[in-house]
Amino acid sequence: MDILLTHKHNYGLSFLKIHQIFQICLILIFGVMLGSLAGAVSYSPVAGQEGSTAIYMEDPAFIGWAIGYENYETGTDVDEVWQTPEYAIGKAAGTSYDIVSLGRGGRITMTFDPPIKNGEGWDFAVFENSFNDYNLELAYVEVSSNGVDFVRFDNISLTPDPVSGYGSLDTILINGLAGKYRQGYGTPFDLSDISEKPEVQSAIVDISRITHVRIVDIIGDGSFFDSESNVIYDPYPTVSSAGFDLDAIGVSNGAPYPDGSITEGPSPLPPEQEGEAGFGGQSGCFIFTIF
Ligand SMILES: [Ca+2]
Ligand SMILES: [Ca+2]
Ligand SMILES: [Ca+2]
Repeated sequence: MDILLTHKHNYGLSFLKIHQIFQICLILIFGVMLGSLAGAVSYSPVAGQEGSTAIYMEDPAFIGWAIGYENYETGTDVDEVWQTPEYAIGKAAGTSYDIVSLGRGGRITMTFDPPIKNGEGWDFAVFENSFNDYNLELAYVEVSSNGVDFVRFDNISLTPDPVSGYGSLDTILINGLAGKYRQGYGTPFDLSDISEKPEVQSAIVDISRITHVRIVDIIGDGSFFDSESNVIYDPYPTVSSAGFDLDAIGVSNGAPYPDGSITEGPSPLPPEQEGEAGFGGQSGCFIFTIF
């Protein structure tokens, strides 16, 4: 009887141990999965997808637009027909042609009156004229409250390889740069994101009254860098209307980010050449993970 009981007891313990080990394994696997997700880096996806920060030009959050421009400095490879800064004043058109082309390495400063305020959420959005979600021309964004001293938004670009003129970028690898979204959809910027910058802390730049927004074209040949010293690649070389093409800059003075459910406007075209550098198989479910 004793022996039988002991056997039963031992068998019970063994079963319990196996069950516990199985439970611990499950918890460990789940924990590792959660840890991986927490460490994943994936920035806002293309317009219309869940989690996208793209702001449609008809969004009621827009209460104003740029009223003028200063210091339009054209870069190279831009035809005269694209050098009309007035096209960047006022409401976004969401077309390929109602734009000013900066040329390769060019820049322009747009002005605002009344000034842009730093409200809750994004405060202004920059519109480019990309005809799809992938062939994106990027630019740095800088703000000023006196037209002289500017602060640049931190930015990141994790595109791993050079991209040809008709090549593609993956939006989820880009953050803090204008030109992330197709025409008709603005890239939003939140002035709170620069609140710790020295020029803001010392009140040289007042983020409660931004009067100037400067757009600086990035040449995507490997000679420009993000805030973390990564090379920024974008389609290169392009000609005729090279560089960033500015449609408009809209003001909200603070608005919540969209939930990605806004899908009005033109549907994106598929990438011209799947397999171009910078596109590869990375679109869609690709998640770049940093541990
Ligand atoms: Ca804000
Ligand atoms: Ca261009
Ligand atoms: Ca325009």
